[in-house]
Amino acid sequence: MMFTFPNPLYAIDDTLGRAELSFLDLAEQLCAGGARLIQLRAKDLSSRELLTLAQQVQAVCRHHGCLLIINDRVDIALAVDADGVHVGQEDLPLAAARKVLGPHKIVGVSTHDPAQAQAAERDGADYIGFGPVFGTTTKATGYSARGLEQLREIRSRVRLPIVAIGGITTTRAPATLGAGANAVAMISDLVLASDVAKKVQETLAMLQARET
Ligand code: 3NM
Repeated sequence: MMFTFPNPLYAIDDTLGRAELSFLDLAEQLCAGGARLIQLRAKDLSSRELLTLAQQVQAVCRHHGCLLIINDRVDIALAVDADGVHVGQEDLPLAAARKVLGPHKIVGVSTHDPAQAQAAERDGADYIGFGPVFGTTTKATGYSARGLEQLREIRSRVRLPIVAIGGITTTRAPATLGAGANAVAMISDLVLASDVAKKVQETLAMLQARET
């Protein structure tokens, strides 16, 4: 059965080095605001630290009925029985991630052009990320801003659910769904908000207003 995003916000748990905010608190606030899918993206931790954190975030997610996807680390996803993993073009290939996690877990892949998107679909991804849709300073992706036109192009070529990423803000989110994304992934616009839970709520409200 095809995977579907629980709601149109794909919330990423990455504190961007905000010293006063822990990954665990951030996960709690994302869930409290209504996020029902969280990707844990903690790039600078040791394996052991990441495992402990992932277990704690998993407990928060289960409490809120929220899916947990682990960025990049298939081993950690397996160890904490997360709902899935998200891999980039340089991470473990899709087939290997699938082999480790099995057919029932969610495997998502970052894509940046139509060829990568179609390859991900052919190779059995559950969803694709597509970006950077807008300019972003959060990650040096090596790709220029793709724009909403290219997002539409990807939409016309793949049937898989698409999560758009890169420079997406609450304000830009509705138009991004309008261009064919099923969900929007956001880091900085959520994480840098003074009240993260409220920001999540506002974003979901904007997106739901668009849907009706
Ligand atoms: N991946 P922000 S863009 C993690 O294009 C990531 O694949 C991207 O952060 C891609 O919402 C990106 O702060 C950063 O722009 C997204």
